[in-house]
Amino acid sequence: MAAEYQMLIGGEWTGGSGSERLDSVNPYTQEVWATLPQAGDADVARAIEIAHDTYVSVWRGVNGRDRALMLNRLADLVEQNGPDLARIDTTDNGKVIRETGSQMKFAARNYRYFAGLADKLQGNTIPLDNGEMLDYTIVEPLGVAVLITAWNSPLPLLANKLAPALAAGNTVVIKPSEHASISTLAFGRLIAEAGFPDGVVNIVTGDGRIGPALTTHKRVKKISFTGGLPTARRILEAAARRLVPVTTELGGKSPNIIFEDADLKAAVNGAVAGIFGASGQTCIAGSRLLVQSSIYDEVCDRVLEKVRGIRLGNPLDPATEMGPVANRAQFDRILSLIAQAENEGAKLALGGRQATGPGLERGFFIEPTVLKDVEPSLTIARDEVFGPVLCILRFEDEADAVRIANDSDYGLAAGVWTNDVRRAHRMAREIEAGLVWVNTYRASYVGAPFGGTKLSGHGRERSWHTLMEYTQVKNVMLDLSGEDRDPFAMKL
Ligand code: TXE
Repeated sequence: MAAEYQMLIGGEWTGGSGSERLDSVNPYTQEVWATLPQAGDADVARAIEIAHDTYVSVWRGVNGRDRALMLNRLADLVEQNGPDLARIDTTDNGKVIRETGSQMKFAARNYRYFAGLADKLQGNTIPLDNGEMLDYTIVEPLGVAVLITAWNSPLPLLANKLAPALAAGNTVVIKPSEHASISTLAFGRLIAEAGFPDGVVNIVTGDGRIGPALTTHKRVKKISFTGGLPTARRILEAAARRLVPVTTELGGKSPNIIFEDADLKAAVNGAVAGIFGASGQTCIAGSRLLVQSSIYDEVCDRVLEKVRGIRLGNPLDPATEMGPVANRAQFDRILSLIAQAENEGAKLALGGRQATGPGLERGFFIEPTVLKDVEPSLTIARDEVFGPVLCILRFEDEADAVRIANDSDYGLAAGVWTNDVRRAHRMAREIEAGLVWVNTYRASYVGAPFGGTKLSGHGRERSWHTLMEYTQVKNVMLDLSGEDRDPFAMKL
């Protein structure tokens, strides 16, 4: 029997004004394990109005110290409930429990990090040329922020947005992906327990049909979105009507670059972590492995040996290394992109089909796939696959590596493997990406800014920089002189 979940609007759990419900499918069993409401436009409008009223009448008056206390309590609760929340995400999107378990620790750390900043949003005084004038700034919240997240990492993605939004004093309406909403709804139960007043955090559920209601409402002052490029374009178009600022955290086609002087054992491990961790369903996936010609064959052999050993299975089993992909649409899309790559001339070195075997009968399993001798012009080397598919490309020298790495519409992440410290810094400088890892990959810290350039999106998450995305600066200028001024000249 599928569990029935409700939305959180104004502190109340509700099924919304309509009767339509959506199924949440476990990608390991293909069974409907939970259902959620499809909100109507009226539900969305109500959630936004409540968030606005709460902002004006309650939340704006809560000081930074109290917001910090609540965020710290929320961090405690996410830590305490981490194992349960991890199991929910693993059941909902198929990510292995090893990954979702660590993701909950990351989410908790995010709330704690921003708790530390909530009471430090300070302006400054500005020394003017005119000593008879006083000038200072106030850092203010924006009001209602709409936070839209994707299915691949629901709670860490939410923490990237919610922690700074609340620390800065905004109220929010959250919309998780219809493919994996349940952990966000379970998390919603912790909001009241942490002490947040009703209406500060609201959660509406449903698919893209409610997008326009969420993104065009006049009370919305900020939108933060993680997801795919076509949806980002729709949101930006909608937000343009009211000039609402939008943070976009989108996909990538990140290069992971191995130079001949690298520690090859670590580099091969990093290559596998980059693309087969989380079944490749991460925006930072190192989906293009660039290997220097002189070590190309050796690295390919080592990667293939490691990938052959990846353990597929029940994502709830801590021994499993790769689970199913998250849903049928993902499954079909990944297989069709692999077929297209072969048609375009990529050499399939491993995998490429639905994975079969004991324990894999019912899930959306795809074999870990490696394509060799991939030309940078092929679709598979240009489009995001968002699955366990590694392309291995060849480069000659540093300039060639930079050229191939930057020959992409995306610019989210990159990895560089080298023992030459000067080369490491040169590469970090030359690569067009929001983050560059040297001799590591897929390592995270909430205090390090995260986000992309080019079609990977704009704006930053995590780190104190993110507070700027949820605040505005007000300038206040006072004339202390009491003197008569010339009304027809600018006062300096
Ligand atoms: O994302 P969507 P999908 C990429 C990845 C994947 C592709 C599609 O390549 O294959 O995107 O995934 C909501 N107004 N990434 O279809 O549709 C939607 O309900 C407002 C990269 O799941 O972009 C969900 O909550 N919102 C990414 C959210 O947008 C709308 C992670 C994302 O859904 C809307 C996931 C509308 N008009 C996928 N239409 C990453 N950066 O990591 C839909 N939504």
